Amino acid sequence: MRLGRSNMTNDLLVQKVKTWLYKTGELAKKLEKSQLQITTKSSRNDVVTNVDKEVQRFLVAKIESEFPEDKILAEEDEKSSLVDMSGRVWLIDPIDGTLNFVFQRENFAIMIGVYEDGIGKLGFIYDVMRSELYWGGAGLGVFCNENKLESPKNSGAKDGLWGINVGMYVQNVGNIQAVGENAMGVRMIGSAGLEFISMLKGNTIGYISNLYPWDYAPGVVLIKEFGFKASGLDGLALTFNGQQYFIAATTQAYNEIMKMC
Ligand code: 2AM
Ligand code: CA
Repeated sequence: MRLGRSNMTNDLLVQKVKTWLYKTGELAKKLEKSQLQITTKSSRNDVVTNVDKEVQRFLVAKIESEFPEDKILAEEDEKSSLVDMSGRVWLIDPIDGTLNFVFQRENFAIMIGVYEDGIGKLGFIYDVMRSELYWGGAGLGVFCNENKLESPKNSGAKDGLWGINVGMYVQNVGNIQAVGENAMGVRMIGSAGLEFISMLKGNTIGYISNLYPWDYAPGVVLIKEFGFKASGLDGLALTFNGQQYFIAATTQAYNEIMKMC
């Protein structure tokens, strides 16, 4: 891991990011108590709130002041496109599962991924309302708060539950209804971050959706640490550029599905 201006160790960097995330969690909980300001983006169910924007502003300010040479790719405002993944890049989803945040006031996450020259180094998924911060990285293992997690079983595609995006399932993109029919069942949470947590816990064996880099970057670091595979639904590498049909699964399930779809 490249060191920051202050010659920071990996441990210190992790501690710093965790502190930022706990603060953004408090910020989200405080702002959520007053009237949310909600605006639509590409469609009536693609929304952003003042909380998404405030959380992003907080995290971007921290990164820019501590690591001014680093790049940032974040969902809101002018930070949502990036020319390339060279150097150290921070990928931020300030509120993942914004519709859950608005309508359920839970089942959302604040997420950060740290990549170097396109390679995932650290991932953080903070399930704010459950006070669970999932974090870890290449060679570090995966933790929930301070507890190290055990790697889930390498289950086959039919031997468990899949998380699948509602719209894609209804439209049968890439014949994914066959994945659901072959499996024990399908679940739909509405937050990519929580879908990754579900895989880390062994509750689901795979996830298929239509995601942006900030939706998948942190989770991919964590599940790869447990031997899961992740790629475009076409089997090609993730692009970290724009929205992409996405699949992640245990190695065995991934290999089986790639033959099926
Ligand atoms: P978001 O809430 O950060 O936008 C919902 O199925 C999951 O897909 C969420 O993690 C959501 O992230 C993500 N997603 C990506 N693009 C989306 C879109 N255009 N509309 C709704 N959810 C989207
Ligand atoms: Ca978001």
